[in-house]
Amino acid sequence: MVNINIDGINLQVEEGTTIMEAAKKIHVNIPSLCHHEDQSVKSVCRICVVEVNGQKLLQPACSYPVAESMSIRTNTPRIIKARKNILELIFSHHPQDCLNCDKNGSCELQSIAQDLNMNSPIRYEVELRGKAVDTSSPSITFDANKCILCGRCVEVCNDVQTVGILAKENRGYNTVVAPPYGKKLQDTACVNCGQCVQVCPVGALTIHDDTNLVYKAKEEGKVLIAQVAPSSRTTIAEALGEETGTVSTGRMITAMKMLGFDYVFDTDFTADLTIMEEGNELLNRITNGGVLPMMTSCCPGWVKFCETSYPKYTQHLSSAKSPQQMFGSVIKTYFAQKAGIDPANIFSCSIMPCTAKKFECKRPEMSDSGYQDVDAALTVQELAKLIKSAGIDFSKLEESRFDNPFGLGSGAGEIFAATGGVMEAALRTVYEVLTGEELKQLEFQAVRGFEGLKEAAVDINGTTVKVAVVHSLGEARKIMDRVVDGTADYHFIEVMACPGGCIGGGGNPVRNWKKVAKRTVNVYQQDKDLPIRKSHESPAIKMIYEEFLGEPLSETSHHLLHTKYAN
Ligand code: HC1
Ligand code: SF4
Ligand code: SF4
Repeated sequence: MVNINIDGINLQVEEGTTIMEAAKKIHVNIPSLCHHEDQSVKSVCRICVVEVNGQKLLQPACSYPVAESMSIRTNTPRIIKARKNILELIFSHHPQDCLNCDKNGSCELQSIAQDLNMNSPIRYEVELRGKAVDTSSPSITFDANKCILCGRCVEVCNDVQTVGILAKENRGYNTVVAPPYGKKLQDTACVNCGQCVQVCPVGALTIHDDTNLVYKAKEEGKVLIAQVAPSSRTTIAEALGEETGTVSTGRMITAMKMLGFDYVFDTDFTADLTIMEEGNELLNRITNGGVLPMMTSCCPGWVKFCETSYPKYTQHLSSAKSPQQMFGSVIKTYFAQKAGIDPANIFSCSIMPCTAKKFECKRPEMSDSGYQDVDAALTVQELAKLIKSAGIDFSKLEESRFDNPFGLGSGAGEIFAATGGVMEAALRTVYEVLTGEELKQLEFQAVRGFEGLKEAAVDINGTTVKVAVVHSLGEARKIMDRVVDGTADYHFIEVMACPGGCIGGGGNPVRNWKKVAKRTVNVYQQDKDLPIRKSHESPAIKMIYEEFLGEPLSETSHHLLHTKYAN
């Protein structure tokens, strides 16, 4: 431990602690634009400068380690002046259109400028980069003019996801962050995961906004049908300013009804349906010598990663569509018939934690109902915008229930939201269907938690079924390299592109690991609280097989619920 003094307060901290971390212990938040608590120290923006032992040269608090008897000042006039000067230099290169910027109100640059009382005109000439805004991607909008070169997106795209789309180009004043060879995002191997949006402190990388499609559908008199993803009910309240992890299923449904949705269904239902189809596909592959290991296919970020980085291995992907897409085809066929609605007059919309779902619903093969199965995938952030625009005070709403017949999912469907959840849900069903015995211990702890690679071996009727779970595409790459060299000795692998699974998705409120952990606790709690916790026991599942599909992997199932991949 070392003894130091910050702004007149004596404290003891561990050797090697940075000044920024030490200051937090006495409740001083030193501002920074490049620092992110889950990322490496970059020390590029220099807004965090502080005075050390009265020296003239100011030091960056994010990277400068404390030492015995160090005396630190974090708020002298000289420091404030230096920080304001840095901000003025950033402003001279940054559009001043806060009022119609997507990040207005949640922009870290705006917030630091307010805190530093930047209330006089800047002294430098404004010279913008003059880049066209890239709106080519269905998921992400990239405005390079607003980029402040912090490098957070570059780190997440290269080091965490290993997709390598974003990089710094050129030098000095001409430095920009850009996809390779001057390409637009849509023309790259970007997987649409939105993790870059999650870490961007300003309005440079934002979610492609589809809220206008909801208004348009209403104007056209369409029947508005929504499905809500497992994790969205655990993050919408947070997106509207409530505490992280607040579950608000009932209030969310009420708000959606007030917004004009005619039906609000639960994607947990088709998560259960995915388990029925995917579980049976796995059994088929194991008993009939099919391609193993089979890999989950419900994450469109992962599917595109597999298609672009491991194109020869797409036969490992389960042919089952994602729950979002299964719901899309069920709504415009089975439900439309049952409710007597012309499918052409349905606007089918999903509320997802995910930016890649926007890409997925536009894939040309996702139209087995005869129409685009899901017309729009809105993120939790966009639903929050719709709720705010309508002036709805979310905190005061009464609770409502999902609509029937797709209003009741199982706990197994609910835990799809967290890394390991799809695998646990599948094991619950596969075990009982194969053995005919009741599973005593429903929780598979080995596949829970945030380890990069989780493994389990489950004895089912004398066969040891070996499974693995990975989250983030960096981990997916490691396990795929083992699939390629033949050392991945598993029957089934779950892959989710986002760190932590969908609960850490790119369309959710901005995350860090602490928040993802808090949300995850409540995901598992919801499973515990539900009366039905296994997909095959859900009454809605029994009904759809009886009335419409026949049995898992039937011809109708194959037509509506399964797909093919590129390559
Ligand atoms: Fe997900 Fe899924 S779990 S992919 O993370 O399989 O988005 O929540 O809706 O489709 O069910 C996302 C979440 C979601 C699908 C399901
Ligand atoms: Fe990289 Fe994902 Fe952002 Fe695409 S969406 S640029 S893959 S981080
Ligand atoms: Fe979307 Fe979930 Fe995949 Fe992330 S992990 S890209 S949120 S489906």
